[in-house]
Amino acid sequence: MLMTPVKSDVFVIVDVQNDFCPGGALAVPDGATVIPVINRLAGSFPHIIATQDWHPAGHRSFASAHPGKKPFETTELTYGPQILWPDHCIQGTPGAEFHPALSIPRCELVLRKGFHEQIDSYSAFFENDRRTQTGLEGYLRERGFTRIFLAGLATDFCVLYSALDARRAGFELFIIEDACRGIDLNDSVAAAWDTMARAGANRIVSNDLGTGG
Ligand code: VGL
Ligand code: ZN
Repeated sequence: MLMTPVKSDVFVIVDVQNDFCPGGALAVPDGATVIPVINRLAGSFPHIIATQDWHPAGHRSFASAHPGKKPFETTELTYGPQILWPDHCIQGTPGAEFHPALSIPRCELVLRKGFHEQIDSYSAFFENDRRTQTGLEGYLRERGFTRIFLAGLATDFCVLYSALDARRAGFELFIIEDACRGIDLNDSVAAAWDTMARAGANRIVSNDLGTGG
């Protein structure tokens, strides 16, 4: 289905950072393959924003902050279960920078998340306590956007949680499949696509936007 972006559409690019790409601290398999697709898509959207995972050193989502725990184990935090990650996307480090091949000069907002030391934030809208807001919903509304086109890393965490919150907030949502890659713990990528579909997210491919392959 060929679609043409209009002024009330926004392209939201999630966490295309060095630490989520091959060689990074929390590398998403094939993570960097989304970059040429995203760069091409960015050319056809009038409005672009990007998110950046941005943790202080010693963040509670890091296994290293929990003696005896290893990355990818789960623990209970005050707000519920939390997967523990390798140290990643630490503020001001090269791993937290956008991948150097990402080319989005017209990006209008970089939204940083995960900077509260005690709370992780997968979603671009709400942190993992499900109460602390990032401000993105208000920003998108004030700017008059009604449809969100979502892409980036990782399908099964930040893309998934952002997608669910976007739907809860009432935005129309399109997820660009070939511009996303996942971490995939126990089939979590397939589960994420199911959950997003049930939440009313539309799954499209980059060619649907007529960007020429
Ligand atoms: C992410 C795990 C931890 C993501 C961020 O961007 O999907 N996943 N922090
Ligand atoms: Zn993180």
